[in-house]
Amino acid sequence: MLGLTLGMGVLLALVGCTATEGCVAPQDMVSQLLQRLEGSVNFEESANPSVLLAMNLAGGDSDTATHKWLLQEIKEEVVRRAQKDMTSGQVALHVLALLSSCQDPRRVHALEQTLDLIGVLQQKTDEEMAKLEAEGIPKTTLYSVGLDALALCLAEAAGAQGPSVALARQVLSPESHLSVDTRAVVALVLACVYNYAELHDVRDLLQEALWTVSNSFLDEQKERNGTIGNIDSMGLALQALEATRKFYAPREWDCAQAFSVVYAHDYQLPMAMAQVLPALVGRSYLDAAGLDCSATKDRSLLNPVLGRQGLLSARIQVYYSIINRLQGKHFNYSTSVEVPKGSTLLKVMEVAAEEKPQTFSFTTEQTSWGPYVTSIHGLAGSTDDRTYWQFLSAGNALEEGVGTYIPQNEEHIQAVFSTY
Ligand code: B12
Repeated sequence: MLGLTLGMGVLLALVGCTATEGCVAPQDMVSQLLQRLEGSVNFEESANPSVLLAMNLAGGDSDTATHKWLLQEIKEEVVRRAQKDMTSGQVALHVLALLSSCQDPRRVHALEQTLDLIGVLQQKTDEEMAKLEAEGIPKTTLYSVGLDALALCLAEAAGAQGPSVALARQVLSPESHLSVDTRAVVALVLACVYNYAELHDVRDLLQEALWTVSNSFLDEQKERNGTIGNIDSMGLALQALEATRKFYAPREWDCAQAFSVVYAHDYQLPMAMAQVLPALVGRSYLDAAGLDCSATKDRSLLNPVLGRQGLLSARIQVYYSIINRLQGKHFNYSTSVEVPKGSTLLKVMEVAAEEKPQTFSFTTEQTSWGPYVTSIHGLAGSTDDRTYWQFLSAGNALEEGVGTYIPQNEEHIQAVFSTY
């Protein structure tokens, strides 16, 4: 774990960055991250399409057992669940993973069935757009609508332009406050659709939105010494800056400054690695459909170094409150728990629930970013109402989930039932 960070520091000076070739991290670093990502794959859990997509974009060896397992699982998952149980964004990520694996998403064969995944995506994107047009908000999120349109565009299927125009208007609207992650995905899809748009008005709108997003990222990077958003939005932001060069030209991108922020971070979360890896090889999700399917690459992989190490005997005290001032019977409960130093917030919540189950019981759901807290004290977030349990420390929203955030001694964590 330490080795990777130190190695990255030493290799910092070696970053390749030219206007024609784009920015590319040193090969050793890419191999180490790739290997860590591959090592994170758990054959007991469902396959994560973002991981397969990243492995393909970063030039991982497609002959490994892990790669083959991921592809097969993804095909089976699609046939089993796409139509009924997947959100539009999840379908889109599966399409991108299949395209990057040289598979035709219009004909996915598995479990003795064949599915047109593009048809499914078109239908789910239409549902998102119907709600966006009627109510001003999509069925899920604008981030997912961005993924949907990106996957349709890369598959050269109909239906990407409508969502793109809506997304362009959103990024240009002074009222919308889209996160860096969402704006980055929007930039990627607009850069794709721009190539196909025939109407001048549409091209002008997309161009203006692309100029606005990319320049806002460049400005933020400059002001914050390389950082755009937070460490986990860097991956998508770098992909967007890589893919939109012509829209901010002649302005140049100091990619070495942005890459240095990434090099200094010790990536552990598979999703974070999966979003940053393409950018480190000078690629983005836009390249998912254009990979050379005849090429096979063989890279020797080192042993994965995973997980947090070291058993710490010291104990710390953490204050924990759960607050609902939004829905039904309001409540505000606080407690203080003792946990071993270095414990995650999830552990704090588990101890609180063990000590006072009537008050602090909670449920989680396993997601691509780890455990997502679905309910606390019997009160569940809902996609229909756009509610969720938000986590804060000293009034600031946490930038990590409960499965990875490590509270300090005497820290006060609040879980506040909120809307998004
Ligand atoms: C949309 C979104 C949300 C929405 C999700 C609701 C919805 N119906 O879509 C809302 C606003 C609720 C949300 C909440 C949070 N989020 Co959020 N979210 C995103 C975003 C922008 C897109 C995710 C997505 O739609 N992916 C596409 C779909 C198709 O894939 P999916 O696997 O089905 O996505 C699901 C999961 O990503 C899950 N999810 C969303 N956020 C988080 C955060 C954590 C920690 C977990 C475990 C799961 C999770 O909800 C998605 C929809 O079901 C990502 C950005 C990114 N770079 O990925 C951040 C992101 C994943 N979120 C993040 C964070 C920190 C949070 C919060 C912890 C914030 C807080 N302080 O409370 C909470 C989660 C608290 C909890 N209850 O456990 C971080 C995670 C970083 C990390 N190291 O873990 C990200 C990367 C943003 C960032 N750059 O900081 N989020």
